[in-house]
Amino acid sequence: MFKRILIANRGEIAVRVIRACREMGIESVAVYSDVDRRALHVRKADLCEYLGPAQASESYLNIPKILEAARRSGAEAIHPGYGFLSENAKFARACREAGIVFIGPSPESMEMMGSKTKARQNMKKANVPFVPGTDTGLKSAAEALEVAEKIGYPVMLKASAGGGGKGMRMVTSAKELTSALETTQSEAQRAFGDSEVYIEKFIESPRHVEMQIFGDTHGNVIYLAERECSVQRRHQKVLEEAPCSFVDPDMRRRMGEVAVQVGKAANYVNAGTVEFLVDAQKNFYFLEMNTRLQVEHPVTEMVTGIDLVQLQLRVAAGEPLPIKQEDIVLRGHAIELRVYAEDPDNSFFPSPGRITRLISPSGPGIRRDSGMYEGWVVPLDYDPLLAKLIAYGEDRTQVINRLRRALAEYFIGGIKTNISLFRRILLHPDFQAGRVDTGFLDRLLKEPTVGDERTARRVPIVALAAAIFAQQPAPGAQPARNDDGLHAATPRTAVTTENGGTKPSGWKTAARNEGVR
Ligand code: MV4
Repeated sequence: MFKRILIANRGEIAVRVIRACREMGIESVAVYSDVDRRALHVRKADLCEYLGPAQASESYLNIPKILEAARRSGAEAIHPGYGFLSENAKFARACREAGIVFIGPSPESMEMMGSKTKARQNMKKANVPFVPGTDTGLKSAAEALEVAEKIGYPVMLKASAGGGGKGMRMVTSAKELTSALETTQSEAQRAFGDSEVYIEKFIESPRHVEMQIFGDTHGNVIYLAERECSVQRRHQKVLEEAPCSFVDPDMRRRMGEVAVQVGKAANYVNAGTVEFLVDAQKNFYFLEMNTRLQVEHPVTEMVTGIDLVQLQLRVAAGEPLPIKQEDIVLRGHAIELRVYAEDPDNSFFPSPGRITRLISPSGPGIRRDSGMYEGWVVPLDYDPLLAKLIAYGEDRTQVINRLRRALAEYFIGGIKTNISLFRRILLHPDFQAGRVDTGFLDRLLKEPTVGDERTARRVPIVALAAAIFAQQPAPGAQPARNDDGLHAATPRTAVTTENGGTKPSGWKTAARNEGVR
């Protein structure tokens, strides 16, 4: 096993990897930019190396600087986290050439999945079901028209170099197709330096379900569990869960076997995720593969009992997978909420600044993977993800109730966060019934919020009553808060607790539990 590894990332994921290292007796090296000198990952790591200015190209995306930091600190391997250089084949190759282990797949696997047309060609060979369409770039408008006619409108035009919702366009009729193709091609050229565009049939209101897979260097590939990731806004996931309530055991096995096929076709090593679109008839189609550990990996850890980051380190060190497919048993349910520093009442604008007060939930079934602490200043320069709140329980209902309880305990002062949005999601009848697709959150955000003067005047009384009914707090919803995040205390010596009882007001001292060294 490695003695020392470098983590080429920041925030909660860097902390997550540091924790795995600590448990395995591996020394961790954090890297940081100017605005991250006081970041939690720097405080928690055994060693740290300065990279440069805040701008990612000068720090977390700068390959020479990161390799130099690894050499200086004597790290044998680099964990890339997610985002930044995690899916950069050039970086993986540069690590290989520098004699440093890249904790992830080979650059060849990454390149295969980086091009959507290349991936579709290989998946076709491996008999993987994918959305009907072409597996090569469109050579002319005539070809696009011909294929669209065959598969039927609406269709999707997608950039080969795109992914994650970038570089795609829906087309509903033949008369729009020619100009849409030109626009998509020129946008792809500008965004990715590659104008290749292919065509797919448009799947109406799909679910986004993804399968976690794991490969080792001995040719083994297994699937773990699927995650339901349909609750998203502008291709940014907000809530994820495992397992997906729409997927039955037979569908899970078929999906898992397809995902393993994808992994084997790509000679895949380490943690990867195969994304599927699922239509209302439960047909599933390969969409793309993410060649990294994902933000939402904790929900899979909770229902499988497997520490995915520790497994990544073992596999990267050359160990065979310690588990076989038949050893994997799913138990219970898990949901993750992504806590972002953004204002849901103001178009989700970023809300950087100092965290003046932090009261974090804990208790049964609650896990928090966080990159923040009280007093820390959230910089504007990077992704606004602050923390992930994960609940685990016997079934989905218990998990929803645990999350509502935990949200009532959560207080983040000084900045705006999206915590209020989660209360709405968890109370929504469609969410509670498991009726989610990729349009769910947009629909919810168009619904009126209760208690708003403007909406009260605008909304018919019946709709308002229905909305009030849908948002009725459960027994135990949080009472009003005062400025420092403590429950508004009417009596001098006792505050009202969530369940209506009282407790001494001296609990203030226990508020800070984010372990900062
Ligand atoms: C689609 C689609 C419908 N039909 N492809 C968006 C992200 C990118 N990875 C693929 N995406 C989609 N591709 C066809 N043929 C709908 C989406 C889509 C979507 C997919 C996954 C998660 C959220 C989404 C939100 C809107 C659209």
